[in-house]
Amino acid sequence: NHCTQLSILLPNKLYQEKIQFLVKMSNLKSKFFEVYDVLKAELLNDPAFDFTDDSRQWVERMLDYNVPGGKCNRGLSVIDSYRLLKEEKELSEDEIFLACVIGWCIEWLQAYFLVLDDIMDNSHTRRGQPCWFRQPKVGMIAVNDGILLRNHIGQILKKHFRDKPYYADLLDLFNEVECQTACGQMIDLITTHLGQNDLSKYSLDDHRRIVVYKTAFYSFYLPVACALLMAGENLDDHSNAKNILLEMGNYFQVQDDYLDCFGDPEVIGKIGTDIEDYKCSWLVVKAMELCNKEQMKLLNENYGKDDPSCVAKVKDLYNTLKLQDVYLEYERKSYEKLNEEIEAHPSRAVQAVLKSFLAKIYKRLK
Ligand code: GPP
Ligand code: MG
Ligand code: MG
Ligand code: MG
Repeated sequence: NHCTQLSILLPNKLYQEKIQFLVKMSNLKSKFFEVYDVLKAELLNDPAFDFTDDSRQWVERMLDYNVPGGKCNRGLSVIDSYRLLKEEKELSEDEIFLACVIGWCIEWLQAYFLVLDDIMDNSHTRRGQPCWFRQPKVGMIAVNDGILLRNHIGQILKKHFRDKPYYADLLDLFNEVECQTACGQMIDLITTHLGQNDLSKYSLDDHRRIVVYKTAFYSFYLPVACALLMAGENLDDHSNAKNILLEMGNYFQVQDDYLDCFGDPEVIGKIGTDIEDYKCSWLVVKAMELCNKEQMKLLNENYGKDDPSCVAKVKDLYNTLKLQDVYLEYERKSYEKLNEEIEAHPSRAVQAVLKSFLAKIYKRLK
């Protein structure tokens, strides 16, 4: 269906190229998923742990439930970025495998964060299914599962990268990024106390600090930084690319905040909780910039309440303030600015990496 649509839209040569690209991507994706099975089997047969049948089954079910079900953008970006950094030189099977392994480590990190984030945010669904801690017989065992997921990363990296010259840098990078994300999560959570006291204390600066730490480092900087390490680069030489990636991450989390309220739960796979949770969301900050005294009163009375009628009133106000249009304008401007910054970057290869990343998220609906 996708192909017939394309053949109507594109001239023959472009159509051929697009098809070749799609085939390449889907090969890459199936390759990527083969590597998941390898990594899972290695973990489940780890001789350092005396698995019983029950414990092996638990871990397998926990992994299958939490690791592979997302868009895998972060994981796939490692391979994509590495290929672009190598300037289209054909990659060896071994290089592709290793890039996939690192990609999965980022997906494992993401699974660990999401399992715990859903508990903290009191969420209901994720990736189109109940959050892991909501499964019967799971509950707070999910906290320990999160710790297991995190520790699998160390096991995977040790097995496949111990002999690489960049092994220490890779471990440092994962540790540093985890710490940044946990700090971001902390300010995401404690800022709600500030808001409960006085909603008008939320500012765009607060929002930016939260989202750069809780999302941008692990979702944007980490995949590219991993690819740079694999390509033998020194991360200290890439602060320019890092800043652009953090900016992209900020834009991505604004999209996440927007979709939390205006996205289709069927498409995004999760039901928003930001209004109920008193979150310092981009939407509430923008709403306060635009609303009059009376609307501010309504916001104060209804924001942060776990009551569907209060949530509906907040959403009505967002509509009255035309926040959807404000968002579209923000999206357009961010895209333009990011493109300018990317084009000013001195390296063609790095430009290609950044552009490919931006193309994946521009105007996303999920
Ligand atoms: C996303 O925020 C942030 C994370 C997933 C980081 C969690 C970090 C930990 C250390 C647990 P979000 O709550 O807006 O994401 P979502 O909308 O997907 O729930
Ligand atoms: Mg959260
Ligand atoms: Mg959440
Ligand atoms: Mg969110």
